[in-house]
Order: sequence, then structure tokens, then C-alpha cells
Amino acid sequence: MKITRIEAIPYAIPYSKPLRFASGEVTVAQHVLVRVHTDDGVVGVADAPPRPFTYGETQRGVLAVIEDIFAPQLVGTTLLEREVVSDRLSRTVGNPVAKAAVDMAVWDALGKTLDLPVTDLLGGYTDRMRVSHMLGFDEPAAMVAEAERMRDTYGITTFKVKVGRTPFQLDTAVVRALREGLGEEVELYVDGNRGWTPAESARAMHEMADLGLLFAEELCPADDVLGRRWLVQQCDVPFIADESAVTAADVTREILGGAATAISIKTSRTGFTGSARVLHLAEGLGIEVVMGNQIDSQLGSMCTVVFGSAYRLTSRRAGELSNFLDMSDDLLTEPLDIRDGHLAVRPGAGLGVEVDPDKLAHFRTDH
Ligand code: MUC
Ligand code: MG
Repeated sequence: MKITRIEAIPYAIPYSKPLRFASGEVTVAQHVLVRVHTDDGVVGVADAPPRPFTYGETQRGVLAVIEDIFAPQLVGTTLLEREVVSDRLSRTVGNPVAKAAVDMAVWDALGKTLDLPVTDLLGGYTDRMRVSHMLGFDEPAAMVAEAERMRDTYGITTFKVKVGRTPFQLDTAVVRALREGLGEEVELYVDGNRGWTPAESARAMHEMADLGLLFAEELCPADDVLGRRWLVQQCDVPFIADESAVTAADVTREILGGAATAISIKTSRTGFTGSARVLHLAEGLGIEVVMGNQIDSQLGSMCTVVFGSAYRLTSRRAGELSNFLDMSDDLLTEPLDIRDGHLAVRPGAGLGVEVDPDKLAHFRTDH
């Protein structure tokens, strides 16, 4: 069970449909595949999707921090010493995506070593999640058409709509068109990625008051401290902190400071160990959680469903699990299959997925 080697492999897969949102755009998945090897010959895997516009990490930065700092610190520890692993990772400030991938690859290796699914080791609550699809910026008709395609093809009936453009009417028109086009039975919520001011957010929410929104997420920056608190106080739906509340300490500060009333958990930035800490804090605080998407690959989306299915609170709401559908290809041997609006965990050991060596050889960019 001893960790002998940690590999970080850069790869690039173009998106067939780029995702655009207030804080950025993703056209190519320039991720890092992390592999944790043990002395038993087991290899655990996880995916690191760097998001410079959200956390400041880049693909080359993820490679460097894993190769230069994390690997030397962790080689020699065992898969059972996960608290030692997270303690050593925490000596480095920031780098959430790199740390999360190392943590999840350790969990995958542990599951494979014990011949047990990680989702059962974590909590074993259920075996699937309802899927929520993220709709990036476009014209109202195109966004309605995409939502209809997701509903008709995959049975998805929950949509997170990217907002935060100026003027805000560009976005409120989209949300209205979605409600009118898809009817009352779909769930809709909005994510501004900090694009609006508090006043614009308040006006937009007022204009959408009759649209039956489920949540509002990061409409304005949390750094607009008093403005954000003013906005959240008047919001009549739970206000989700996403990129403003990554760690358990961030969540405590933002929730107690009145900057949010719900949180997004993303395994891509807190792994399984950190996500469990955030989840249990949210339970103690009595706030809603949503399993979020960091524009994840299939491997990243599998990690989200492995964690989300493991607990009652995370599986209550639809999880954001479908944006890999917009990638032109992926690394897994067996593609994820969204059916009847749900994504199920796989029964196998670890994460239950395998990386296809031919695909990795084709998409890796380090040779
Ligand atoms: C989201 O929920 O904000 C966009 C940027 C990012 O880091 O994640 C996505 C989705
Ligand atoms: Mg968000």
C-alpha cells in the first residue's frame, strides 16, 4: 500500500462546443492526468482541470507543483495515511486542483487495493445522481434548443444557466425563454460567475421573480462584501457560494458573514477528503449543497458522482455532471452513460473506470 511514484501527464482534448461564461471560456480541455503508483503494482488515477480564471492554476503550474513538491512529499506514505497526505499537501498554499487530483488518485488506488468502490468507502448512500446540465452563453433560441436536446436525448430536466452579461437583460431573456420553452416541470437556476454588480444582480433577480428559480450562484463578487450581503439578504432563493468558498474555512466565513446561504461542492478542487470536510460542515450549518462542475472530463465527472452518491445531502439535488458531453473525445475506455436524467456510479473497485492507453497516447502533450 506504499506510494512509490506520482505521475502528472498533460493532455489536450478540444471541445466540440466551447463553454462561455462571465469569468472565462473553455475551448480545449488542457488538463493533467494524475497517476499514483503503489508497491503492489496498483495505479490510482484522477483528473486535474486547471482554471486560471478561477483559482490561478495553469496546466504547467499543476505539473510543476505535483512533480516538484507533492510527489517528493508523498512517496513513501501509505494509502491508509490519508490524513498525513492531506497535511503534507496543505503545507503548500493554494493549488486546489492539483491537490484534489492527488487526493482522489490516492482514494482510487485505495479502492483498487481493497477491491472496493470508493463511493462505498466514502458513504455508500445511493448509486446514482440526477443530472443537471450547465448552459453556456448564447442566443436565447440556441440555449433553449440545447436544453431541449439534453432533455430529449438524456432525460435531463435540471439546468444551470450561465448569466452575468451586461446588460443583464441578455440573460434574463434567456431564462424566460427557457421557462417558456421547457415548461414548469424543469428546474432552472442561474450562475453569474461574479459578472454582475450587486445592484444589477438584484434587478435581474427581481425581473426573474416569476420564473420559479431554484438557486442563484455567485451573481456578484464576494469581495463586494457589503453589497453581496445586501443582495443575499433580499434574495428569496438559496444563494450559492461557488468559487468564493472552496475550503471549509472559506465556507464558514462566507456563510457566517451573510455572503451566501448554500454552497457548491466540487471534487475537482477539494478532492474527496476536503469535500467531505466541506459537506459535513454544511450539514452542521444546515445549508443546501449542490455538486458542482468545474467543466470536468468524464473522469472528473465520475469523481463527482462517486462522491455525490455517497451521501444523503449531496444526492438530494441534481449534480452538474454532463458537460463532458461537449468534449470531442475523452480518455476513458468506457464512456459515461447518462440515462433517464441520471448518472450511475460504476460497480468496479476504486472509481470503477479505466483510462484507455491508446487515447492517452494520442492526447498527451508531453512527447
Ligand atoms: C461554475 O459553476 O462556475 C465555470 C468556471 C469554473 O471554474 O467552473 C465553471 C462552472
Ligand atoms: Mg459556479
